[in-house]
Amino acid sequence: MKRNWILTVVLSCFFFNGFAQSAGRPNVLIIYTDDLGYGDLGCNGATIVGTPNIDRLAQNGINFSNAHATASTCTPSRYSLLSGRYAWRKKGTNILPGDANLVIPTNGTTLPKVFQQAGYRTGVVGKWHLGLGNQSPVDWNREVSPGPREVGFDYSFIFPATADRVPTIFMENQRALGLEPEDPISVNYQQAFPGELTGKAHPELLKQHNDPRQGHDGHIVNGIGRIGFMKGGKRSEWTDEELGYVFNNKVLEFIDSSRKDAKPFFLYYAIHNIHVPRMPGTEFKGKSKLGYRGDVILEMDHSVGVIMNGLRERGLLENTLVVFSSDNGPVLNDGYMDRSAETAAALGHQPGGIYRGGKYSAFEAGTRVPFIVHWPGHIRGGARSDALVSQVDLMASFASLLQVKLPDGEFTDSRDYLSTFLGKAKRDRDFIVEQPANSALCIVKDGWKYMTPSKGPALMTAVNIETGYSAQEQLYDLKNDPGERSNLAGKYPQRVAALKLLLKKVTEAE
Ligand code: NG6
Ligand code: CA
Repeated sequence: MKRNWILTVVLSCFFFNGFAQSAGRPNVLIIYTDDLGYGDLGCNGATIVGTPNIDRLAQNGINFSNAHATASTCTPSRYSLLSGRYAWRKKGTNILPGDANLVIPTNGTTLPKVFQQAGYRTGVVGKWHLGLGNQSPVDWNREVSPGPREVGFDYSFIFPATADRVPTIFMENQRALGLEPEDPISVNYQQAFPGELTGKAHPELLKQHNDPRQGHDGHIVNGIGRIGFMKGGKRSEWTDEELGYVFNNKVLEFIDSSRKDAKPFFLYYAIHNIHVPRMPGTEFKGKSKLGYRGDVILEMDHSVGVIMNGLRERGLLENTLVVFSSDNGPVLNDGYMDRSAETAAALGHQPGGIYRGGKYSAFEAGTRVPFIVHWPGHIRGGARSDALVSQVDLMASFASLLQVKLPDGEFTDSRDYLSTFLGKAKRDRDFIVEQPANSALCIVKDGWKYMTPSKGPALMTAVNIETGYSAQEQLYDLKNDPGERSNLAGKYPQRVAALKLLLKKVTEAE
């Protein structure tokens, strides 16, 4: 009897693994960093800070030079990655406050739901920033839903928004971690709670000072002022230096529990680095030459190493497809005096590489982000691809890999570019739309980029980023002028007209 039982287990493990592999069902891990620029990685030309673990992914995988987030800020890019839809189609999907409600519709297909349909266990660890709940104000003292679960994640360990805004808490499966009922959480984005010490009133309590031009002078946690105000939940609040460590461990725990379930996993690891406030783990403080921004790049690269080693030790490296990317382009001073801008200028570090602009902007550095795909045995190592690809297509492309059929009649922007993502083809996406912070859309097709005229400053002075905003129409020849220096709109009115028409069609589609 016992022998029969053992035989059944052995056989079913064999069939399960065999099935998983033969049907093309690898584990899938998306490592999604925050505000990392194209030029911040060694494999993309950076020399001042080393990123050996990410460079190794590129050496053994395929490194894309023309891959795009859909937007140059966080919330809309994440919205697109997870829902397969452009965020500008839906109101209220720009950078969200920490007390916003969930913006991803729960009744449509999402990237994690594609995996659930294929029998995967799904999880999200890290930064969320897509809103939670459907009631305002959010009650942080009970389970908050809808949230990651309703979007398609079986497991979640997140912080709600960004590291620089309240509530500064971890949430596991949509509940504040370690919350004591006697110390309930309240959050307010308008005014401080009586008795709460704020960065504005008490700069002497801060260990990292905010840039007074950019706020971040509300609630203080761990010696750092944040956007917004908060009361209570002391035990649930994080220590910034531990974020990387905690998230890495939660990732490994998730992988282990999925193996216990004998299911392949899909994990979206939304690393909080290298967003502000940059407060690296102790081991990384002062380790780079680029101030705290360089230190958190080292820490982020270390996290990638921890996870890849974790996969290797568990014998999962071969059967795990890893995608590494970022939600938007780089920024140096994004609200705190952490010497990022000064050190980068002194040493000539170009976080956006050869591309103009950065986070928030319509210029290329806003959305052209690092993008590496790693799948040993399936992708030729050290390959590069200049194909135009977009994160919005991961949903349809993974659906294609898993042979999951997206529902007929459901509108999405996601298309199947699996063969391009796996380096089997270099087929460009037909076109991409780029969304800067002011949502004056740009469209790129066949190497030509059209930028819609818009109001707004050409330079965001506080963050020192060129926006690309202009009252004039702009047209750039990205193949010959990747730095977007000469506006050719006057010279090629027909190209302008054609791209405008295409943009109109895309925005009107539903
Ligand atoms: C901006 C914040 C910035 C950062 C960003 C969100 C100010 C002045 N600046 O509004 O510090 O938090 O929002 O970054 O408040 S993102 O990567 O999540 O989009
Ligand atoms: Ca971001």
